[in-house]
Amino acid sequence: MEQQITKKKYKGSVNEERMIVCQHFFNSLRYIKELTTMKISVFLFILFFQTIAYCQELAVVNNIVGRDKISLNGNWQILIDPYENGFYDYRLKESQSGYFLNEKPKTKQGLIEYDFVKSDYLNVPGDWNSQREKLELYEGTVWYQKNFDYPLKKDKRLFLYFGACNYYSIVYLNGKKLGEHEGGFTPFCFEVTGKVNSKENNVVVKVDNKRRADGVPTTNTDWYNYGGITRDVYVAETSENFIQDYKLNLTNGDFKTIHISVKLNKPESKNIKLLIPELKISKELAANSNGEASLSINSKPILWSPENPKLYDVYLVKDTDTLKDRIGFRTIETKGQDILLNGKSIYLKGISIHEEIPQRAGRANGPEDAKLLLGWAKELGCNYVRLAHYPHNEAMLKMADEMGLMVWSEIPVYWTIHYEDQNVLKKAKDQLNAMVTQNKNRASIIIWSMANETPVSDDRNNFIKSLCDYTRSLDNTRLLSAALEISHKENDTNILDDPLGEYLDVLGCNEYLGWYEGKPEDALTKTWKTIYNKPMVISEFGGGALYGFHGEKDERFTEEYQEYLYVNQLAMLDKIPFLKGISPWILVDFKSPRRQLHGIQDGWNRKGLLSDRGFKKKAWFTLNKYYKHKK
Ligand code: GCB
Repeated sequence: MEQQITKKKYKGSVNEERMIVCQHFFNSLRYIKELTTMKISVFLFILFFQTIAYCQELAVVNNIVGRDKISLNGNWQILIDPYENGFYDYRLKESQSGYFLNEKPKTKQGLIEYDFVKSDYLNVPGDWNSQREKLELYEGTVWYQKNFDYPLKKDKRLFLYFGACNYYSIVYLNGKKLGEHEGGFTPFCFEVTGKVNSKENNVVVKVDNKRRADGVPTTNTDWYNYGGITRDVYVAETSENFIQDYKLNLTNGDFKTIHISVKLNKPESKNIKLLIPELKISKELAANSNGEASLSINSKPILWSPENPKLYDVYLVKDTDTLKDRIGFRTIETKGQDILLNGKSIYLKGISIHEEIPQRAGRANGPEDAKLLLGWAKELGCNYVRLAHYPHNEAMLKMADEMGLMVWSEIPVYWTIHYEDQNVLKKAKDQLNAMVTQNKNRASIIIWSMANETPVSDDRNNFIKSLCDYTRSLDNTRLLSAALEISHKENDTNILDDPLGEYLDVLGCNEYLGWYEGKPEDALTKTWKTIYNKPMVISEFGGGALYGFHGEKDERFTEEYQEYLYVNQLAMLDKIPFLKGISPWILVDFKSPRRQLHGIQDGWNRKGLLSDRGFKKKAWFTLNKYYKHKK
């Protein structure tokens, strides 16, 4: 029984499962003293490594979308499994004959108590909550199943790729486990070379969106816990050794040199061709024996900016693979309390956005949704968006590149995750790595954000400092920030002195004066100070309003209250000399189970400038007018 409970308890994490396997292994070693011949130990070691071998998830591959691939989007058969019957046997041990086998009875007498074919289906990509009423508030396991054929080619490697599944996924191909992935907003893939047949492949995914105390995020958030395969699924194809990662960028102060670095999947000294036709660049990069190549090229690209979001077609050619991207070139830096884009001081006229389409009340994904959300931001007069509170789908970033919107991109280190736990730190780093690898060629992203509203403590400071160091090691061409809080006040002065300020380039600050604290007009006498010689952005302010609910400006949840709050806030913010941008909370009303006020909230956070149907509230026009005149 003890063993079963332990197994159940540790079910959540691949690393922890490995540790358990280790413990069992070493325990059993102790009991077989009398048998400890060299041969037996070697045999057991081999067994042990075979046990953990399935867990090998490939490091993130950059630009999967740009590879030869087939899409597995569309309808997937599903089984809803709140008791995880398809995974555990009745002794709560991992079952050997679970739903992942996708078995059919072999005779009329055969007993198989599930059938994907006869069950319901869901569209992928998409959350399950918005597709089936009975799944609206479901938190648990859903099994997804799909068949596919694949035109196999000689000497090609294959990868099964998921844009994102929320939150914990276990993937099986043709009845065998490929591996597991934790994290609801980041891509992952498994190598399936040699495991795919030309006909009738069967892929099964167990997706579990139960909230976990040791997850990133943890159990408590102010957004909806949409479950499912929420982003695209592909089988992608590469040659034997392929370009796994690449980056093209300028460096601050130099607009005439394009730096490029490329990393192959395996060590190999080989030439890689770079083509940027519009800049007349055609160069060979020589990879060293580690499979890494870099080059600096004299060239004077037109700089990417919100006014002119110039992008160039870029091609990288290795063997038979040609990888295409569209890349913009710009610099971003801070100087004292200024933010400089392409060497010139800018003010970030922003808005915060959740990855949710209000009319569908579901997760946003793909170019059409991105166009709608970012199109609204442009209409509002923004040059910048805060993509809260987790990495958004790739289409959002590509659309921001095209439309000319600067981006703050963040991981869900939100409120009170377990800062003291090194495993949680590892999970946050994995998400950072995936976010940065996937999006580091997007000119639009100017800020990587480490966290949102985290309580000051030594554990939290060390945790986020470690994230900062790690991010800089992955990409040192962007600014780091985090949405901090005012923890220190003197009379009518807010003092931003969070110890994290030391490690960040830009001080993010969330404040809700006039909503969670004081009255809107209190903003008029408020002053601000910081102990850091760094720029600040107000990463959130705002208040709720139900669209169409009108009254006096001092009545909560009326459009007039929200409008009045914005008018007072903007007057205050204009007087802060080190303020270099804002991203008020939020573009559109969004679903949140925390918001229960009947007749007003009904499960929606009402701080949107647009309603849950996309209608403009009065405060929209206040901010729109402000942005029109703001320099
Ligand atoms: C915040 C959080 C955000 C919430 C918002 C609110 O400070 O960062 O996730 O949704 O406040 O509406 O309370």
